[in-house]
Amino acid sequence: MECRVCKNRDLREFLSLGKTPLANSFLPKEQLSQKEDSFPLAICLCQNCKLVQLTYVVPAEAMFRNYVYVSSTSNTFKKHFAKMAEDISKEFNLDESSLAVDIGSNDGILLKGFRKFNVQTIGVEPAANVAKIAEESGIETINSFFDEKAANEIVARKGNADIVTATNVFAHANDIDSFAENVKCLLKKDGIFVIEVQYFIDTIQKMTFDNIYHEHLSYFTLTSLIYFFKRHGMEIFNAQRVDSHGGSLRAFVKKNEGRHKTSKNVDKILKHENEIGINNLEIYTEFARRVYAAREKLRSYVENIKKQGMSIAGYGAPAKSTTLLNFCRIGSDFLDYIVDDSPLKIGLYTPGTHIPVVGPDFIGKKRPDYILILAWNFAKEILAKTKKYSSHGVKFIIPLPEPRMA
Ligand code: JHZ
Ligand code: ZN
Repeated sequence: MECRVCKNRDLREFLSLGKTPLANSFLPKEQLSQKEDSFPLAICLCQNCKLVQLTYVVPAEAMFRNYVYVSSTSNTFKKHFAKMAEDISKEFNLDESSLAVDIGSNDGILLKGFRKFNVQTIGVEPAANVAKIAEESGIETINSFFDEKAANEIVARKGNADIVTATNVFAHANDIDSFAENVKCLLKKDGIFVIEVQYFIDTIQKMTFDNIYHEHLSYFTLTSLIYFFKRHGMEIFNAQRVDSHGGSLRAFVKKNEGRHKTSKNVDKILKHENEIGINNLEIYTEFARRVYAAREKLRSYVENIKKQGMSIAGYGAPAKSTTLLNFCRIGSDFLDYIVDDSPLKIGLYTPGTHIPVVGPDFIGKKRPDYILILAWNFAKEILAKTKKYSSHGVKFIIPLPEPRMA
């Protein structure tokens, strides 16, 4: 195996979460008795460019062609992407003559924001069911993976782009070399590529290890991203830490010939990464130790509740809960059900642990003593909408970095 960024073969595995099923492979009832596929879930460090990556890659076709994740299920996210589109439109003076392309555009959540500024838009989305939702809400979408053909089709239909965005999708791509080259072909000379990826520094510091699952092939830092784009004649001219998914990095990338000035943020973040020791294997092995300890803490926390004869439900059935529940071995013996507001998940069962996913009304029908907030990144929004239950004594638990009452 070689590093996705620098092709080096000196990769050090430092954390294994065992074998888990695919994070979004929720099952219908009739499949529960069938054998479920599971795949090794482990990450390694490239000693050269410092990219952290999965040791085992599941083919994209198995994960993204039919997708249960619809971005607009959360209001927090709707606001996040509306603000992102607004900030970019204002900063780079986009107007009706500009084109924004979103890769992995899901239900069109970000492009809707650009439309408010009259910017022309087109999305690329491989999941047919989700691309259809976007089209139906008036967001032009190509139902495809982002490949050379899709890039050429966009140029033919719309011309070259001022902005290409890729939020929560760059880490999902195996061949990021072609990804970057296709973005370069798509962009105007002075165009900008904006990516948002989960930030591995936040993963380490906030213990959000449940974000490790098969869809996420790469776990970036600014250091590894800069290394990568340099190889493609591109440069990161600005970077910002944003709070989505427990901490992400937004990077602004230009072609080398582009005119945008380099922000001081870039050096500031790089310096910070250096200071916390990303060049040193120790912080990675130490992280692994803390992950195993977090598993024990969470398990004894829920075991304790069960020992007292109390019941527990979950709130949110995000992809990351597949990692958390399988790795911590918290199954239907602990959680009676999990509530999710997404119609695409309701009625299905969680991968590996087979806990039923139900709609929000179910809490009223079968009130638990405790609710474990599995979509902890939206704890605020979830607590606000479940106030009536907490005022009736239901207690809410945030699982990470260590279990605590919300
Ligand atoms: P959420 C997704 O991961 C998928 P997930 C993807 N693979 C990715 O890379 C990451 O994002 C970055 C539910 N919910 O966004 C909706 C409610 O039911 O944390 C979702 O099922 N009610 C592309 O799946 C889940 O929680 C609510 O009020 O880990 C949240 O999933 C709210 C706020 C959420 O991402
Ligand atoms: Zn490397």
